[in-house]
Amino acid sequence: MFRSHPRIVTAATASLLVVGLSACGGTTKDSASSSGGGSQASAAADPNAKIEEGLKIAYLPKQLNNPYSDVETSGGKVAVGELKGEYKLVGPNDASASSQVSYINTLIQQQQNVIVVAANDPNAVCPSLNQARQAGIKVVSFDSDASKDCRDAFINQATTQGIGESLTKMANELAGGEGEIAILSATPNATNQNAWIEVMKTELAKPENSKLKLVKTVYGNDDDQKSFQEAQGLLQSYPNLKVIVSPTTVGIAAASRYVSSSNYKGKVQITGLGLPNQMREYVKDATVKKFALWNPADIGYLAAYAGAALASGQITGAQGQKFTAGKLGEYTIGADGEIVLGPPTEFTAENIDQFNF
Ligand code: RAM
Repeated sequence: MFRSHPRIVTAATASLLVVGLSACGGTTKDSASSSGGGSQASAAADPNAKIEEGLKIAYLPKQLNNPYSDVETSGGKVAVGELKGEYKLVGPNDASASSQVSYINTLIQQQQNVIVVAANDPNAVCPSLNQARQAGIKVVSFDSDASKDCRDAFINQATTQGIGESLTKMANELAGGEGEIAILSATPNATNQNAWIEVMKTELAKPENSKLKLVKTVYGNDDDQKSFQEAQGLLQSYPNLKVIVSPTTVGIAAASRYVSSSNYKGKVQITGLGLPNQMREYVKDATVKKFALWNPADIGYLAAYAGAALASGQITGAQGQKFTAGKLGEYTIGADGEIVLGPPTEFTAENIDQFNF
């Protein structure tokens, strides 16, 4: 079956297009409407369109040296294989705001059909992602969203509201309803962590959480050493901390490692979002009672199917459109091009051995 390759535009043409867009108020036509994920595609979706074979689907996670990214992209690789596409994985070694731009530019040159990206900063990646889209490449954000003006769909691991509520609820339970808590986050620009922290702040303002005091938010930049030092620093500054909430797999593992061999073990609780395989030893040695996550492999898997459906014209990213994602079944696109994987799972000593990721 014939499949057209993305059209390559020169840097000069692309920048003219971007300037043209910002001249119209910095937004695309579709992103100004109530549905869709900021798709610039003018063609209508054809729900009966056949998924094309041979699609080039490239993954660009926040950073490569993060075990979470490895699990995510392993699911993507499986799905691309099922779709008979060509899988590619590229990415920076740090999660700083602008670290992904040069990779996107290379993926454009390579005429990928789909870029699946976890944005380190919602805006820093936008000009190059929009150049990719102008060249006919479909852009699916996953894990950490890009601005909705520069991607076609977003695979969210669970609802942002649900994750923020779950983090706050775990903190409240572990603090016994009162006391000082702190947050050890990823990078200061991360779309996903910042959105979850915003929900946490709203939740903390509610009467049931009024005796919890958020004393500080620190950033370990999803770097193991820095996260470890930030956890240490928090406990030096706030020795009465009841709970450290770390909404990042890198942060929660580093904080748990620090606390497990310090005098704070048993005095401060660690919770947040972690990989069961990284957290098992800290659950077994009683440093950690409870944390949450989803299966990251499923996010990567779902992103490939969404990308293939976009590239094949089956969907455009508009609200209400449906597509099938292999073993995960059917998904419906929500507002702003968001596709939600499912609810998070809570892990405790009772169930952690049932999970292997
Ligand atoms: C880290 C990353 C990732 C986030 C997980 C929970 O690995 O910051 O973006 O989704 O934690």
